[in-house]
Order: sequence, then C-alpha cells, then structure tokens
Amino acid sequence: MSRILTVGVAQLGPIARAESRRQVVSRLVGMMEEAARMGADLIVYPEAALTAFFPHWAIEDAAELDSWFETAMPNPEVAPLFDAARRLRIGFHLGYAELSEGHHFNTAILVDKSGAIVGKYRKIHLPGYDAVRPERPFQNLEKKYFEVGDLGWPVWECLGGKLGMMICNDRRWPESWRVMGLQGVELVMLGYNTPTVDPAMPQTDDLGNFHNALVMQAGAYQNGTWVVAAAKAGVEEGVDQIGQSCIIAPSGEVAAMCTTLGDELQVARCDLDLCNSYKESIFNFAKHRRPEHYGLIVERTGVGPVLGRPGGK
Ligand code: CDT
Repeated sequence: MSRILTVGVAQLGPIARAESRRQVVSRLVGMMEEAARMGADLIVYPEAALTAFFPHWAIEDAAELDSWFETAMPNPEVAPLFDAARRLRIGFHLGYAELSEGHHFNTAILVDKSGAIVGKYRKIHLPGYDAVRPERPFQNLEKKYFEVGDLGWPVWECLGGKLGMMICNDRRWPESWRVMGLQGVELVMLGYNTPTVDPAMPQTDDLGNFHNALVMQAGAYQNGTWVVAAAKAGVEEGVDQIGQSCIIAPSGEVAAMCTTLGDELQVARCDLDLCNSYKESIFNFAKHRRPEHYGLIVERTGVGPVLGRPGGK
C-alpha cells in the first residue's frame, strides 16, 4: 500500500527588520506557486515566518513589542497566502507570533487545501531567558515575550494522514515527539530559528547542524513518522542561523535537504504508509512499551517525576 503526500519544505533566508508582512507574504506565495508546480499537496514554512525573529532583540516598549504579533489569522496582510492556498489547492503550515486576548504565544497553524485553518499549536518549550542580558551579542527572550503554549500536542486528520506540529526548541525534547507518537502521528511539521552559536554554551558552537539532525532523525525513527522541518537561515540582523531544512523519513533517513542559507524549496514524495512498518514492528507501542514500569523505575531511583505528572522536582 502507499499513501503519497507530496510535501515541500520552504526554507526562508533572513527577513530584514524593515521588511513588511506584505513583502514577506509575497516571498511565501512565490514559494507556494513553485511547490504547486512540483505537485505538492502541502508546504511547510518556518517558525515566526512573517517577521524577523524579534526575540533576538531587547524590546522594552510594550506597544512596539506587540507590533511584532498577529492579532488575527488570517489578517489582510496574510490573506494573499490563504487565497493562494485555495487557488492552488495546497495546504500549508505557518509559524507566527500570536497575540490573543492579551496573551502572547509562539504559534503555528495547519491550513487545508480549501484555505481553512484546521489546527493550531502554541510552543511549549520556550528556550532562553525572561530578562535581557546586556552582555550578550544577541538576546534569546522567548521566556520574556511568550507564554507557554496551552493547547498540548494534538494530532489532526488532514490531507489523508495524521499530522502534528511542534516548534523549534520542542524538537530537542523526546516528550514532544512521544506525545504525538502515542497518537499515531504520521507527519510532524516544525519550523526553527536556530543561531549557529549559543553564547551560553560555546562548547557546542560547531554542533548546531549535528544536533538539529540528531534530534529530528531520532524523533522520526523512534515514532515511525515523517518529519518536515523548515529553517529561517542565514544572517538575520546580525544573527547567524543554521539552515539544512529537511524532510526525514520514518526510517530516520533524510529524504531531502536544503543546501543554501536562503529562500529554498525542496520537495519529497512522502509515503505515509511507510510509517506502518515501524509502528507495527519495532515501535509497536502496544506490544513493546512498558509504561507500567517507567513510574516504578522513576520512584525507585528518585529521579521523578513520572512523565506528565506536574509538580515534581
Ligand atoms: N527558536 C528556538 O527555539 N531556538 C532555539 C535556540 C536554542 S539555542 C541553541 C533552538 O532550540 O533551536
């Protein structure tokens, strides 16, 4: 059996601070048209894809900060992307900063071929700091600017498969993958803005691309799922970010990868039925997982808490 979903990963090069939403959206629409010409059913854009990645900057003025967020989705500036999806019959995944009833989130949506929003995810693992570090060459203020997402990790039946979303730092945490793996996810979409260096951890300076591939290939394999991961790459307002946007098969093998640090589209034919060979054998969770033992081990070794139990050390 095969259930082919043709998927495009749309890496973005830098977005200038002065670039308008309208200008960015026209870049996104251009890539969607290219993906449609290549027969894509779905295109995946990066985290916070409508603007430069503003958590890298110290912004003290509340109104100025709010100006980087979307208060409605779609809105007039993003509408051309939804119109293009409808016209081209292509679904999309888009990351953006969301301001909803006074709450700030780092959000991603899944839009189907009719241009309807079918899923929303709000980032749970927020990296960085909740206060400005003036000594740093650039900031990482996601903990200051965003609240922890409150929507969990649902999996949506869409485009003939079970689709899920996570955002950037979530990919480094096995829990993000496993919560969706337990729901039978077949394709995980994610976007990232990952600097090539972490001033707090200079020992990892040469390992950014390696860690990126490591966590996503492991997440794909251990949960028998496709992964489509889109970077915002290159030097954006002085911050150098990794690329290597990619599509990963349930085997953990890389099926397609971007080779530049600019706007670049890669497309792969993803057979969702490939997931079954892993989900029904080595990672047949019902047969081989031992959750009833994990709690005991945690209690005996005192490393608690058990996965999902709040309030532990
Ligand atoms: N956007 C985001 O989550 N970025 C973080 C930077 C961490 S510093 C290596 C990431 O995990 O890629």
